[in-house]
Amino acid sequence: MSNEKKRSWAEPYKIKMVEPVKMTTPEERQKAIREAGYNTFLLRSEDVYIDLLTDSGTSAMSDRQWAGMMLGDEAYAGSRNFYHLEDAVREYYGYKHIVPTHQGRAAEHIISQLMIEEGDFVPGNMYFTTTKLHQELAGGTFVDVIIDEAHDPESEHPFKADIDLSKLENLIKEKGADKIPYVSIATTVNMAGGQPISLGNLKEVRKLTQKYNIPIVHDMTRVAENAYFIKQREPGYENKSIKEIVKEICSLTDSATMSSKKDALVNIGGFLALNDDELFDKARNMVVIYEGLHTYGGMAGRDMEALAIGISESVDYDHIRARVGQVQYLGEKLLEMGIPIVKPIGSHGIFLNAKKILPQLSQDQLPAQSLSAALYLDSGVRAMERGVVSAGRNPDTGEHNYPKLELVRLTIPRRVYTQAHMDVVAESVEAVYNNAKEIKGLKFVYEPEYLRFFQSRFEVL
Ligand code: P71
Repeated sequence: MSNEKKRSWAEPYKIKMVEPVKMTTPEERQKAIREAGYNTFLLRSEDVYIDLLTDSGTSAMSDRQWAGMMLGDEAYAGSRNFYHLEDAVREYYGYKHIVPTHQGRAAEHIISQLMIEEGDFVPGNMYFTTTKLHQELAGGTFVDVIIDEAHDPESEHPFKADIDLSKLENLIKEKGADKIPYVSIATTVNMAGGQPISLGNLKEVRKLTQKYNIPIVHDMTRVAENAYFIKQREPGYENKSIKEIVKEICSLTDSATMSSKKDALVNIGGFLALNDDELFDKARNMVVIYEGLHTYGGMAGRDMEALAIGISESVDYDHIRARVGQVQYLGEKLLEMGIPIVKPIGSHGIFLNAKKILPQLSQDQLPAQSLSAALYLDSGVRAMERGVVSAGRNPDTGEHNYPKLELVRLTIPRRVYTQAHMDVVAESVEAVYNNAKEIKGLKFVYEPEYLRFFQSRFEVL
């Protein structure tokens, strides 16, 4: 055992195809970020050296998945790939029915429209941007019932995505169970820093919601990563497989929305999974309006095949250990350098604490947006703002929402970058950190109505 610790260890794959990336000069980067209105979403990807904007749709597919792409059955109705996908969802996740969608937010749209009524409240373990917006568009109000530790970047709580049961029960008592169409549970919680929920907590939530007859809708976008943390940290699960843990999580929920672009290792796709026959019928009816027939829902047959294979690969222990391990490697390196990041290190990325790195900027001066622009300028590394810009405005008052967390996310695509890339990223973050006093704030010069972080433009203050 002690010998095993000292031995080096590498990714459980080798590289068969490469995609060159462009190195840019500081002058080129200055021009590119200015033209992008200091918004990393508006950069052209060819001007990016290491792209850590997101882990969404950016995975490298395996040779098995590429082989599956050649087996696409592009029939309009009843494609065999749909049935493979349905089998995979039943086998690995245990849900009874599946409605394919083009990506996660489309599944959120359908379930929100079907279950939420004007004036409803939807409690959840922290918000996600698209999830919350669809709840609001359906007439609901999102209520955060995550434990307080989740909002504290210094807290080392091992399960920061846990629900605060008294917050949840108080809400049910205050509003009435009939005003709560479902509880929204994400595995893992993206905006908290890729933090997991424990099975112990989920079981308690299940008990409480059953008492009031409230269903649970599971955002299972990164469920395998959550399962890996449960195996690592939760007593009683150390000898269970990732597949078993994933299935147990799903068994405690009623429906699920999935963005397959993350855990499930494909570049596009998603689905809604349901156990309730009546709800499935309604969802199947609605998908034909917005996405496509219920046996493709906006996905090509080949993409459904790649997804069915990706689901099986996502629960492989060696895969998930390497994936989360690479994120931990970068995080530990940054911690050694003294950089303030969200702790514990999450599963899909490192979240830099922009409030701490740029104490000279107020939240109105958009510290996380400024920091992500500065990082791109230093090295061509692209990160994503996850602070006041992402939090948007309060629909009633029109004021900015001011989240406690003002973060820059360095998100690691799956099976794409090497350890050397991680070293380059860490050195760039260190250089920016050492020069942080010089970084100026930003102000909005253009702000769209919905999901403003995608398309807003800024100027240096
Ligand atoms: C991520 C994304 C993609 C994204 C979406 C919105 C703003 C910025 C980036 C997407 C998620 C997600 C969770 C937990 C639902 C979706 C939507 N994440 N739930 O992290 O993380 O899925 O993108 O397939 O529509 O970069 P979709």
